[in-house]
Amino acid sequence: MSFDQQILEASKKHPRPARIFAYGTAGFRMKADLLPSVVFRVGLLAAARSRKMNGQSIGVMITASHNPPEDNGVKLVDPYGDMLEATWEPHATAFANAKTDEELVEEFNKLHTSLKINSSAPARVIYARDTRASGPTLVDCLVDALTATNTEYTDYKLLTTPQLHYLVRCTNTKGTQYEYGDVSETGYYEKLSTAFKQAMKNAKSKGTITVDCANGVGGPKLRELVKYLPSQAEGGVDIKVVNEDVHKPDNLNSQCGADFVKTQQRAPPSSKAAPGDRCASLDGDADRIVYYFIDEDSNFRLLDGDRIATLAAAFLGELGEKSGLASKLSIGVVQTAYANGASTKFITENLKLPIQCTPTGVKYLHHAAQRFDIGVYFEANGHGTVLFSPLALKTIATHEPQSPSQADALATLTAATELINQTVGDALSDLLLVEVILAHKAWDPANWLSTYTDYPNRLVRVEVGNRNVFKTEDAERRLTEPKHAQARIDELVGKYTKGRSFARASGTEDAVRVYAEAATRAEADDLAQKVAGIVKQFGGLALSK
Ligand code: G16
Repeated sequence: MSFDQQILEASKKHPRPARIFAYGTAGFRMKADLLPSVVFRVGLLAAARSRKMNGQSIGVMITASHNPPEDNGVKLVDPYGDMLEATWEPHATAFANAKTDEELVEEFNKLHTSLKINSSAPARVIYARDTRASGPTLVDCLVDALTATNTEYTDYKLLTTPQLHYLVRCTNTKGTQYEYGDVSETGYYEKLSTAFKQAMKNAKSKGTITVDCANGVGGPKLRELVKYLPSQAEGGVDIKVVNEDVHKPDNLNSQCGADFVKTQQRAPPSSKAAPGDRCASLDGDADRIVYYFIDEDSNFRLLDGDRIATLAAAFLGELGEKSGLASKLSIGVVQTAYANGASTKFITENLKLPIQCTPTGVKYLHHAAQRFDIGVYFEANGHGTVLFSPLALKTIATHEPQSPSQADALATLTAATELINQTVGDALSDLLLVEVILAHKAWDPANWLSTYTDYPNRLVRVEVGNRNVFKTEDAERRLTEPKHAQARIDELVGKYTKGRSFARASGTEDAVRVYAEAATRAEADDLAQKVAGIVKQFGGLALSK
């Protein structure tokens, strides 16, 4: 079957702006008004991908997550709920950049020929969007592509990104031995709440957790989830939802949310938290979470993705020991260059666990984590999860506990495998996991913070003439281009006690990110500013933010 004419006609409605597009860290992401042709073309690719995967459903999520309200983005979810297979990213880029409608049809047909995709096979897509004002228009562009390619589709409307990942996996595993959950948003809440209740059986939560939802889709979804959860008095947790205004689109991620808190290293100005209060912030599509609190001396204290990784790895290790499974399950941690050096040291020296460092982007961390029985992966910015291998799940499911205490630990470990989203980092699932762990340990955030001391650090966003001139190696820890830039950074870093710094082009924003660590806060700030200066010099005309 040929879709040439249908695609040509539909594509005319979505002219491509004069611009080069690239499928980046999290799909395509930019100012929303540049996206209609991109989303249309991603729809074509989703149809092809589904046909290639024997009609399994492919997910399309329309979101720009932590970016400002005027941005939007689109990313694809593969049949098992993980990110689009990396070898398909260049196809997405090629579709997006096809200069004319005819060229687009050519690319579409070329892909079908080279990958032997049967155009008559069924194609299925499920999609959702976050709360951005541009979402509905972009959905229309997507639907045009799905219609032009005779693709069956389901519109899940507003969802968090991880909810869509969950639904993709549920849809494709339904009726198989790998069934993941009921194919509905309700099924998601039920799965999480059932696991949460089980995991909280031998634990008691203290205080209230206040969750800043970045005025994004996480707000209404967390409110919904709370309806399924027991309160603290009922053996659960008290959750207070704040920054949940999705009706004023401009408020999204503005002065709140996980990215604000992590990069500014301060609480949202609207926060009314008292010293010691446990707080958390989600990002715009609820796939990231960071914790924080104000200490007795009124200092802001951040508990970011590194902290969640160490907390989860330690807890799962303890459960493995207590249930008699320690020798059968290997645990490993995956981080990126942004991980605070103190967390890396703590994981290696105290937890004695292996670590792997990957480039930024969940797709890299996720794959690396799959190599362990239990793979804990978190980016410092709060994006992450824990993966249990099929063998680990089988080992846990078939283990015979030798004592009541082994049975308790095994029950909690089993609940954790259900509570933790296996498809992608999920702020709501991670929130419940952290709450379970803190309750089991009877810890407040200060206890959690005291496990190790972060090295002072600073993250700077640098706007340059052309961020694409910055190329990296060694999991983004070193620049290979522009020539001589890395030598300048090395020279500078050598002057600081415990100095470490790197620069890399963002894959989601038009900027270069610079990270620096040093022995003191002042030195970390200074090093970051100086490396930012080098980046500006090598990156063309610049404005820094
Ligand atoms: C996305 C990716 C993350 C990445 C973040 C920032 O997060 O999913 O893996 O850490 O962008 O990436 P970059 O530094 O390349 O801009 P989100 O939450 O915005 O989807």
